[in-house]
Amino acid sequence: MTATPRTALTIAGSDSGGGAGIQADLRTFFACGVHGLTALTAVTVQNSVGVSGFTEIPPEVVTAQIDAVANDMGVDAAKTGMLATAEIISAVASAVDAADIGRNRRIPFVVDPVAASMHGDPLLRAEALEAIWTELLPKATLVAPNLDEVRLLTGIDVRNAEDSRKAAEALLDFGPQWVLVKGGHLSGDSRCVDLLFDGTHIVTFDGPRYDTPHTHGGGDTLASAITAHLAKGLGVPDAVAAGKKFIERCVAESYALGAGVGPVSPFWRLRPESVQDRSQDR
Ligand code: PXL
Repeated sequence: MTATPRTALTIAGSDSGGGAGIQADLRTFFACGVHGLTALTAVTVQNSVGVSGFTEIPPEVVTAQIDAVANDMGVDAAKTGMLATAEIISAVASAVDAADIGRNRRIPFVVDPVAASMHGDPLLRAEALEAIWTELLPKATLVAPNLDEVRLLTGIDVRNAEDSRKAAEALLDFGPQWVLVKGGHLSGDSRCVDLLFDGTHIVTFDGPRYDTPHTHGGGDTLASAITAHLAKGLGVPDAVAAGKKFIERCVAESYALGAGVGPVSPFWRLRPESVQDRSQDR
């Protein structure tokens, strides 16, 4: 027997291509040294060129997964990804309350407000936006939208640092404790600048922008790396700094897979000789 690691719970959808969703979350948790727990919300059918459809898990089964792991194993931090429907969002909101997860609760809660894949395929039913605003954001320790999600949630089209600050303020009005406005989707910027704000403290995270098309699962990987570091006891600014460092390396070492967009990768955490180069196969 060995020491029991901290645990992190992801409440998210499955990506059959293994690059985003619950698969990205689990491999990130592993790479960051925490035991991953899962509550599956939906099964997507997708590959590197897009999402062709999804099926939701019944809301009561989502609730039961959260209750089962929280009551027995204990959760040190939790995150959400794809939630698909208003009914699942309501179920998650009640289940996290019951498990003492959320802002002003014992267990930190990261909300990644996933609305669409990077190909623009919807992962959230349009009528579910209201539930994100009213039921989920007020419970978040941290909400971490990309710029497309910022536009959807606030109507603000972020083009510069001033817009990011305004968007962060607009998002705080929905009730989360912290907001991380991620600058990764700001095309034309040679840096990747994220803004963290809680209404009082502003922290900017300025990192390199890597020239790669293979960024599938980037948002999920950042949110789960932050969640893993919260599980290990870091405060929000330190957990975001650690998550940003982690995702930068995962983007720098992303790879091609399939005909479309390949995944960001945490394989750099393994010994180089344990990962074989598939291009040598044929
Ligand atoms: O990256 C957002 C995301 C989250 N969850 C699932 C996804 C995607 C993007 O494709 O498929 C299941």
